Amino acid sequence: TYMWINAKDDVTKWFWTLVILSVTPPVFSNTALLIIDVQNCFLPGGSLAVTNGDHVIPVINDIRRKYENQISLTVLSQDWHCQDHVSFASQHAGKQPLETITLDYDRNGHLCSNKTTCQVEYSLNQTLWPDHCVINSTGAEFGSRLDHKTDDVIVRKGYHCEIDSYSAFFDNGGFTKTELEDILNAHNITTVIVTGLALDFCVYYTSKDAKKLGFDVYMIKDASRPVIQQNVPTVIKDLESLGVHVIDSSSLVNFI
Ligand code: VGL
Ligand code: ZN
Repeated sequence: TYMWINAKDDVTKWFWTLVILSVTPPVFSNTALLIIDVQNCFLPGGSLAVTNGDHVIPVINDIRRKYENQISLTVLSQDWHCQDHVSFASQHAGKQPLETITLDYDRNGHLCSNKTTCQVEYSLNQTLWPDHCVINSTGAEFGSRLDHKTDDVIVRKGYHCEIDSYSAFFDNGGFTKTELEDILNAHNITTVIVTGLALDFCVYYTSKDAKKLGFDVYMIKDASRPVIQQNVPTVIKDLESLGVHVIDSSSLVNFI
């Protein structure tokens, strides 16, 4: 009987342990909110203004407020360019913004300025832009209506003068990485919610890289706007084919 009582106690103990575990909500959230490039240069009046770019701000602020208990980390990315950045049309004689050029890089990821002396290893298409988000300029500052808190993390990108960086994880050639992946891993983040500007460039490439790195990714359509409206269906189709959840902020309640 002694043995039996012991066995019964064990069963009782495990029963109650399971009951307690199943009714206890998880204390730690594994979700991060990524707010991509909500900066003056992309807002109305900015040098690379995205149509209705400012409309994303109340949507993002609402997500923060509504899901403050589920979101354990908020990261703001900041496009942060040298004043003579290679993506600026002003640096290429006779070129206009939105024209595309080819940039050649050697095997170390250095820009080939002289093709006869440089061993070209990578050729990248580069869309040219008006000068924007120059380091320490007001254009590079976050939109003043965007809520932010002292413990938000800021990740800067695009400060290598010879290569552009749409993704907040890697530059466009995959030569350098930002601290973003390490920060997310250090916080045990498994799910990221991607918002901000612009849907067809930095939000698109950041979502793609996040998925490639193994995160569960939610791209919030109404918390983003494109530079070029016609790009939207292709971008959404591509993200969905990669397994990114493309949803409206009103559906977040069903997922996190
Ligand atoms: C972006 C173009 C150039 C963006 C940044 O934030 O989407 N687009 N630089
Ligand atoms: Zn840029």
